[in-house]
Amino acid sequence: MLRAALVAICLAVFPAAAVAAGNTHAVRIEGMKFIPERLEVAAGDIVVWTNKDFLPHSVTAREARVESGDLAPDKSWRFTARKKGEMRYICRLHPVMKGVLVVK
Ligand SMILES: [Cu+2]
Repeated sequence: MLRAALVAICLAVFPAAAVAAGNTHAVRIEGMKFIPERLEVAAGDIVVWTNKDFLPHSVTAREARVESGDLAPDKSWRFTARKKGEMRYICRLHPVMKGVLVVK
C-alpha cells in the first residue's frame, strides 16, 4: 500500500521521467513519439503513459482491444499488462505514432 502510494507520488512529481519503480513503468508521449518506443515488462506490471505534448494522443491496440481514449495534454493513462506477447499500438489520432509493449 505504502509502495503504491510512493509510486503514485513519484509519477505525480516526475511525470516526464521514465520512472520504473518496481513493477510500474512509464512511457512518455512527446514530440509525436512514444518514449521508449519499445518497452519490455513482466506480466502483471503496470504501464503508465503520460502525454507531454500540446495536443491529445491515444494508446490504441485494436487487436488487443486496448484503448486509452483521448489523452489531453498532461493526462496519464494506466494499464496493467496481463497478456503475454507483443502488443503493437498506435495513436488513433496520429497513426504514424507507433509503439510496442512486450509482455514476458
Ligand atoms: Cu497522437
